[in-house]
This record gives sequence, structure tokens and C-alpha cells, in this order.
Amino acid sequence: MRTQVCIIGGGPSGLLLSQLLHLHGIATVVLERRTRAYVLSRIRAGVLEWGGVDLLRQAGVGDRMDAEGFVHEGTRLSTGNRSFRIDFKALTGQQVMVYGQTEVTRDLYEARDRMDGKIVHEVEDVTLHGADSDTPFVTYLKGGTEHRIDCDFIAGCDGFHGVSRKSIPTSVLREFERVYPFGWLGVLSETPPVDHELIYAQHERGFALCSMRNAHLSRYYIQTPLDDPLDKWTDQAFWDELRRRIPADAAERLITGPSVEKSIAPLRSFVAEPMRWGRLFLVGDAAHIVPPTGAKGLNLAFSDVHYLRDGLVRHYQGDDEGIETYSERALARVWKSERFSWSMTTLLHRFPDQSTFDLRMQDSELAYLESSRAAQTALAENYIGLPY
Ligand code: RFL
Ligand code: PHB
Repeated sequence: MRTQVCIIGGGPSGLLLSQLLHLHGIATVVLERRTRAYVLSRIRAGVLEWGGVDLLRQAGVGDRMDAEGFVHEGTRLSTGNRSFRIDFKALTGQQVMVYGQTEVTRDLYEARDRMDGKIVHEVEDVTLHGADSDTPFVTYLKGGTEHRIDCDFIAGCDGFHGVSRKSIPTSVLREFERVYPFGWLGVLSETPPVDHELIYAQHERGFALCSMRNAHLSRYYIQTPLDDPLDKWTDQAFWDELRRRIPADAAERLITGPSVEKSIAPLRSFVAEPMRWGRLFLVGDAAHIVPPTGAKGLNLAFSDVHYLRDGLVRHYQGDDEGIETYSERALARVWKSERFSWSMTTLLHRFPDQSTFDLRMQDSELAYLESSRAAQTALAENYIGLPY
């Protein structure tokens, strides 16, 4: 088989890239290791920057998001029982959209179906060949049979554990990493959200976050030690702990119910450079990971897609500048979001080795944020998303 761009990974970045390229008349094949049902069962991000919202609209998949998503013009930050609001709209003139990654992925799959997009599920042993040559190709197994796809370019959209990044020689690739000494225990429950906006809670017992998917579906997180067994966290234990960490007015209003999903995610900051090797481009989690505190993971994947779409479209019009500068342009934005996600994580979590001095620094930073419009503006402009 031959295509123009072979996309490895059918998560949000692979699907969005495929959809956008299709609209520019560029042919793609998407290779996905899992079933569609499995991809759609992963509960992940919840907040879209407006740049991502625009990109989804450009891709022709904005209708359900616009009808069912929730525009948030601010968020609440709390420390102990004290809380204050960051007013995105007043500070930056912009807002974010609360619309789950699961829904985004579902919309993208449906759009690819409508356009007869080629997505091959349950592929095994995906191997990249000649990515630094002019004749790259990809081989994979499907149902025990080997297949080969010849292509002009390979897009590595296969997440942190994928094969694409690992295909770049170690002499070329540089990796930067911080692993945090705690995780997030997340619960999805069919209950109304505790508030109309998100609450990011700093607390001496650890961080907590109140988020949502819609008027009847809430998403909550608490910071937990990495080695906590999941079965220690009964629903009752989770709700009790969440109530202790969020402001009293929210704790009183909190409506609890059985969890419909519960999992612990580790927190990591990671960047791989460069994001291009010959005719291979890394996109999204394949190239970088952020801790979820700034809600940036999915949004960064989308800005990578924007830069790569631009580069590939220009390539097929005879101009290679966009693909030559893809890595630089994407990384400039990646590092800024890494910084924001790291700083939000550092500000709001309890670290096991924190000294009394470190704790006072955290308190002072939050007090400064509460009192300074300049500091709030800096947080808001990062949260709503830096320009592409
Ligand atoms: P994905 O979503 O990981 O998709 C990659 C796809 O590639 C497939 N794959 C392969 N396919 C073929 N061959 C191989 N060898 C393959 N290896 C892997 C995988 O099956 C998968 O379908 O990466 P993508 O598209 O770059 O999208 C990135 C986002 O998913 C990610 O940044 C966010 O979900 C990160 N993230 C969160 N971001 C937020 O903004 N807010 C959150 O609350 C949030 N929570 C999370 C998260 C990521 C998590 N992970 C990765 C464990 C919670 C979790 C648990
Ligand atoms: C979520 O709704 O899953 C969510 C929202 C904001 C974050 C992280 C996760 O910062």
C-alpha cells in the first residue's frame, strides 16, 4: 500500500492530523494498536484551550463541542479554606472549553468514518524503516499477516510508550525529564459537579481538583502517594479525603455517588528533542509529557498538529520551510507549557521532602497570586493557552 503520510497512533493527535490533512487533499493511513472501543474508554483530559477549539472547528468536528461543551471564563484556586477566582475573561478577554478528550476522540472517529478515512486497528509490531531517507516505509502485523506502507512522511502520534520516538537514534535524541514523587487518583462519577467552574485546591493533606464533564458527570482528583494500592481507595475513602481538601462551602455542597471510573496516574514532565528526524515527525505525547495540573497535555498535542499540518500542506505546495522548522516551532511552545505545568504542580502539591521554608514559599506565592492582578494575568494567559 502507498500513502502520503503514514500516521502511527489513533489517539487525538493522530486522528486530528489525519482529518486536517484530508481536508487539504493529503492522503493518510492511521495505524492504531488498540481497538476503537479501548481508545474511547480512556478517561483523560477535560479542558480545551481556544486554539484547540478553533482547530477542531477547522477540522469540521466542532458542532457537538459547541452544542454540549461548557465555556469557562475563570477558575477557583483555594488554599485550606481560603479561595479566590482567576477571571480569565476579565484578565485576558479569553476563555476555555470544558469538553472531554473521550468526546473529542469520538467526534474525530465519526468524522474520519464519514470521509472514508483509513484507520487500521489492532496492529502489532509496527516498525519504521528509512525515516531519515527519501523512501520511508512502515511495516506491521495485522491478524498474523505482515503489511507494508510506503509513504512520503511518517507522523509519530503514538503516545509516550509508542515506537516512533524509540526509532530515533540515541545519538540524535536528547531527553529531559522530571518524575514527581506522587500521583493523581482520579474518579469519574455520575453526579452533578460541585461548582460551575473548576476548583484547584492546595491543602496540607495534598492537592485536590474538582472538574467535570457535563451537568451530570463529575471528575475529581486527589494527590496520592505513588505506591498507594487502588483498592485502598474505596469510594467512601475517596469522598472523605476530597471533602477534607476542598473549601468548606464546596465540601458541604459536594454530592457523592458510586465511581464509574477510578485510576491512579503518575505525574511526569518530559521533552524529547528534536521532534523531527528526517521524514519522521513526533507529535503530542510521543514527544512530550506534562503533569496534568495545567491541563496542557491534549492542548500541546493539538498545537503540534497545527504546526505539522502547516508544514505538510506547504510541502505539497512546493515550500519546505514549514517542515524544516516544525521541531523548532513546536518545541518553543512545548517548553513554555512545560514551564507552566511544572510551576502549577510545584505551587499546588505537597512534596515529601518539603522544608518549612519551601512551605512558606508556596504560601507566599499563593498570597501574591491572590493579591496581584499582574500575577493572575500571567496565570490566566498560560491557562487559556499561549498563541500558536
Ligand atoms: P495518546 O492519547 O496516548 O494516543 C496515542 C495512541 O497511539 C497508540 N499507540 C500505538 N499505535 C500503533 N503502534 C504502536 N506501537 C503504538 N503505541 C501506542 C495508543 O494506543 C494510542 O491510541 O497520545 P496523543 O494522541 O498525543 O494525545 C495526547 C493526550 O492523550 C494526552 O496529552 C493527555 O490525555 C494527557 N493527559 C491529560 N491531559 C490533560 O490536558 N488533562 C488531563 O486531565 C489529562 N489526564 C492524561 C491524563 C494522560 C494520561 N495517560 C497518558 C496515562 C490522564 C492519563 C492517565
Ligand atoms: C479533567 O477534567 O480531567 C482535568 C481538568 C483540569 C486539569 C486536569 C484534568 O488541570
